[in-house]
Amino acid sequence: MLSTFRNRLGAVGVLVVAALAFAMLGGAYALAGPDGGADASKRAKKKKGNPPLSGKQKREVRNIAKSFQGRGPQGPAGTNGQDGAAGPAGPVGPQGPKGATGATGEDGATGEDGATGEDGATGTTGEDGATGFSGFTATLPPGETETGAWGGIVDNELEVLIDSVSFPIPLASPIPGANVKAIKKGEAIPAECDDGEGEAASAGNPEADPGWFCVFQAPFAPSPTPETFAVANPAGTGAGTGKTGAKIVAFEGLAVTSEVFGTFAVTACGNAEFPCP
Ligand SMILES: [Ca+2]
Ligand SMILES: [Ca+2]
Repeated sequence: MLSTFRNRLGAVGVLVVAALAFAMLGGAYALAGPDGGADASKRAKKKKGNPPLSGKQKREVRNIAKSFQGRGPQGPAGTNGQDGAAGPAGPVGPQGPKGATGATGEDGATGEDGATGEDGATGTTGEDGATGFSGFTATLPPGETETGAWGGIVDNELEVLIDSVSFPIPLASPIPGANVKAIKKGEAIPAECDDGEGEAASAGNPEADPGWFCVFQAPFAPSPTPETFAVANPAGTGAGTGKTGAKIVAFEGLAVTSEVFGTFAVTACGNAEFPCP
């Protein structure tokens, strides 16, 4: 029976119970003496039985009991508790070191053209340009040609036609008789009266080389062909032209009254590019 009691209380329990019993018995004896409580101290002096526990003894008993606390067999491991609440976020860590430079990427595709921008502000006025050539020219420039017409009625008694032409632009100097060509109708055009390019020279397209005056009789069928066809200076100084025009003379052989007419061309000369003949 004692073993059963020990198993239930354990070794500590037994010691505690023993200590308590010891204390109670001593105390009871002191209280239940034959002469009452008043004589307890006297009897205690006479008897040498178990005295009551002093305060010190009581504390020792308690200490003994405490010293055996927690020394029972280890109990089974408890179940894991629930996870605690997440703690507050920690502070931001320091910036890491700069990484190595990466390889250069491929060129991207060409973008679309952007919209046309607004017109810019008006620029400042530029400087005046050099003075240009005047539209007016005092004399016909070398290499330039001017043309005109002549004509009239011949009388069969006088048998002569005298007409004159004016040059719209005067020549720098008269053209001598040696550089005049008077071309009767039907005659071949001399080289001096054909520029050699484009439309062929004729009464309808009079031409002249630089320094030459060429007069063409129109190929009009009723017109007589003069025996003499010449050009004179209207200033009265002989064959050739003047600076401002020429006199056309056709005579002899003009036995009928008829009209005689044609065209002329004159080209100026006098520089390195168009030297005079
Ligand atoms: Ca020619
Ligand atoms: Ca021509």
